[in-house]
Amino acid sequence: MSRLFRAVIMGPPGSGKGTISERIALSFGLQHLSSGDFLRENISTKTEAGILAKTYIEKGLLVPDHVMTRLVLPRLKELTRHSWLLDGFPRTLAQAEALNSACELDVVISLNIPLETLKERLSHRWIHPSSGRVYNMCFNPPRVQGVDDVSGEPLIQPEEDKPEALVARLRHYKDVAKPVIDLYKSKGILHTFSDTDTDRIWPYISSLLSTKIPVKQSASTH
Ligand code: G5P
Ligand code: MG
Repeated sequence: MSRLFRAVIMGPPGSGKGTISERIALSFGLQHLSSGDFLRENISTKTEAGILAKTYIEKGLLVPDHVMTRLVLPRLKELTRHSWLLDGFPRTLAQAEALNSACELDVVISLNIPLETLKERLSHRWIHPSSGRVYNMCFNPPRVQGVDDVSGEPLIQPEEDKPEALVARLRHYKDVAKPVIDLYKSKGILHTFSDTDTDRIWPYISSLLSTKIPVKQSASTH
């Protein structure tokens, strides 16, 4: 039996983790697990963790480590027979250490996108608050400007995406991520990709993974 493959993708808000994860899942058959999606599921079903997490996310803050590890690690343990790609976790050294004691990673992909590019992307993000539907005024705008396609209700710009909060959030990401990046660098599994454009980064990530993931496995499940 071929060995399971386990990867992490990290990067600041808006760096393209979700977009690239979908491409990896499609091309290499890895299961895409997103910490942001786990949180949104818990928020919409109003679990205890979800109710607590919402108060942090609304302020643009990181959810506490103990909440995140309790949410994410059990999901990984369930996946005993799948190769996976973890998107958005770990974000702090404490989370990286918790993950370290649960499993061994093969590859860590780090997206290094210029601050100006991130500001530009996120400042165009608008959401429909009650459903969580996300629009981007340049890439996937609503059919009618400022209005949710499904409900017809007004869209808002998240407080944490407004210019001042955004810059603070991106700086904070960098500070918190540094020891995590250093840890993976010291283990020799860190691969950093820098560009302003996801389409230019993707071929490099794809060719890296082609050398790491056995052909049989990448051609099999999704
Ligand atoms: P999330 O859900 O992990 P973020 O804020 O880290 O959220 P987000 O918004 O999901 O990150 P992303 O996945 O890195 O961004 O990027 P994406 O969605 O693929 O792309 C962003 C936008 O840019 C999209 O509109 C996309 O179409 C566009 N785009 C992509 N590529 C390009 C390109 O090449 N050019 C252009 N022009 N556009 C492009 O976490 C949400 C919150 O949950 C909490 C935190 O509070 C977090 O803020 N949280 C945690 N807290 C603590 N610990 C953890 N581990 C946590 N995980 C989540
Ligand atoms: Mg995402």
